[in-house]
Amino acid sequence: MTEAEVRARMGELAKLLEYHSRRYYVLDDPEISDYDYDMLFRELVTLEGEFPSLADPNSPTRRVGGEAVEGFEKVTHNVPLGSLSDVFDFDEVRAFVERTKAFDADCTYTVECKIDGLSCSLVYENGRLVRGATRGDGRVGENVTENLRTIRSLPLTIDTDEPYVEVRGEVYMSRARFEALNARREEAGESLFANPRNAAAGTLRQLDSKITASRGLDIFVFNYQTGSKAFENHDESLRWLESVGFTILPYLKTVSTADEVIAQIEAIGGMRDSLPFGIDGAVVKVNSLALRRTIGENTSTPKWAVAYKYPPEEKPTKLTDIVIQVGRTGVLTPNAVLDPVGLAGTTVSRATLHNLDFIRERDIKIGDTVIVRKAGDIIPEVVSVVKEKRNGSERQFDMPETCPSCGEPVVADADDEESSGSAAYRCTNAACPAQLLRNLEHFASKDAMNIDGLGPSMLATLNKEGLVHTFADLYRLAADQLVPLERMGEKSAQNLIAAIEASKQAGLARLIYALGIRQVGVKAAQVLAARFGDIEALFTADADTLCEIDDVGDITARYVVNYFAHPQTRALIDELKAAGVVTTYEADVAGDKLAGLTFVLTGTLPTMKRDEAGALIQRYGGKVSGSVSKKTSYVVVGEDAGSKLTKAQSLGVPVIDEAALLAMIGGEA
Ligand code: 0OX
Repeated sequence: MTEAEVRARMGELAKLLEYHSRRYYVLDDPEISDYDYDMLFRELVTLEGEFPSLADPNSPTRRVGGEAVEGFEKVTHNVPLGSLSDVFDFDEVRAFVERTKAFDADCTYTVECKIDGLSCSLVYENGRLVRGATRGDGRVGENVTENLRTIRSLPLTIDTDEPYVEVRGEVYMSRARFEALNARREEAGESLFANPRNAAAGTLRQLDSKITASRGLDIFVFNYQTGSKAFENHDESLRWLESVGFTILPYLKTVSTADEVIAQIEAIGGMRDSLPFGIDGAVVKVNSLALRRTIGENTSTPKWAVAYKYPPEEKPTKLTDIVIQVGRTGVLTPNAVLDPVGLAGTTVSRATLHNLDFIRERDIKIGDTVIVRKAGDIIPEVVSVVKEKRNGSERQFDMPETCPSCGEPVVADADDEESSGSAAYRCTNAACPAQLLRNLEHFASKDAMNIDGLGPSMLATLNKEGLVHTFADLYRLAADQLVPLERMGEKSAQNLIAAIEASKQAGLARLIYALGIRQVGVKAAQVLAARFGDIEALFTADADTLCEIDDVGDITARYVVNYFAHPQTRALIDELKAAGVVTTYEADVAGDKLAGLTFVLTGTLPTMKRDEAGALIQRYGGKVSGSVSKKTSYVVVGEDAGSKLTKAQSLGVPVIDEAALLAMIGGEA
């Protein structure tokens, strides 16, 4: 074949593969067999291998992901990505309609689903996808083109004569993909994603696009942002986007009156549970693009659109049992076992009942039909009992007198600080197997020694097999002991050993937190590490010295003294030291540019996780607080900032974005 012939065949194969991929993934109506598709795919892969210089970055072969990258390059959006102002009841929807009708009484509206995902911008030059970026803070996002290319329903080329088109859409993960992903993660002992949105966010920002490809993201486009076509209306522009191969928002309807707007919001709301993807509202937009320009924008939200937020989903289900979970410190927590019910994107079959007072106050009995919802759309909780459904077979629940894990007697602590002031039931057996496991889980967790791959199920296996009883046992594990275990191969065994080895360098602050001393959280551990510098100094610290430290109160001081007075602690620390675990503090101070300033972080920041931003602030001498007060110097806001932003505005506390924070430390980070 001549080069021209190769080029032509590659183009033909790309077209064919894209066509059949769309029939399969988008239209669910394949025309050729998987085998025939694979043959075409393989032919293209072979040609690209033989003629790498002719390989197209938009080739369908890129849909399976490519080389991993070290990080994402920043992209400044040509037009910032705004967000939507929220409304929570139909009166506010009517007010919006009235406000906009005042500009033009004939105004029409589109009502769309508000997909619970992440907004993205997609740039096509001469019909070819050249750049896809996350929203970030609206102004600057990240270049995630390689990851977006893996989305089967996103066309890599579009049929248009426009030199430049920017389209916006919402990347999401379907409920089915989300459930499957979490099931795989659970199997592998990895931490679970709390909801499909978090899973989509984590997947879109994956440095290895092969992982992104394997998880199956999806996209609905919602805006023709820039281009040379002069559409009159939003719905018309969406239809055009659909005609060139995009998947547009489903259940889009164009209506004229407030009543019709509300009816469509209700119709979408009624379908909410049965949709294959999560929605967190409905969006009402002025349809006429000319009228939108007249109506205008606020700083970051258009005045021509609002998002109606549905109230948290609540559903009835049967509470079939109440089981006890023994926590790290021996506290017994009752958990409701529920008939599985779909709620806000996940299947819920457990909910915490907190303590006995919670159960008694709500008069919850085993066998009751209860109403459940997700607090903050994440943690399942029992709201109330449907008493009318009782038939007399319901049973009262009582706390057990002995620990379900070790059989030792349970003691009731009045006004326990770990049980929100109500009575806690506690197993005081220091050797209780359940407590031991919870302690191991805590030791390995992300904020503690951060040992990847050592989740609850892996630890349970290691413990059951008699390999791990204490923290120090972890550092004695060898790969050949792991290989024979269930769901372990050579490679995963080696990875786990490497992760355990790496955790030796976690540093004193993480180690103190990992030990699981009562009342010592991440922050107190950090302060103790910085103040004492070496774990040995904690063995001799007295309560008075500890109390002098900010963030350490009497009770915490007492727990710390007791912990280090215990002979078992001495033995444990000696073993950890012998294994090579770092027990000294290396000050992680980069400067004092933020000294004397207190920051509050809220919302999703464009490039850093909140805890990373917090650590950065501390490295530059600043303080981080969880709540906004007059003493707050700055509130750093990201996407979807909530009440903290409102509070900052009402108190007149300066509000900055991540870029401004980075500028304050002079771009040294
Ligand atoms: C969604 C969605 C997001 C255009 C003006 C500001 C927001 N999550 O489904 N954004 C928008 O609109 C942009 N529409 C949507 N449907």
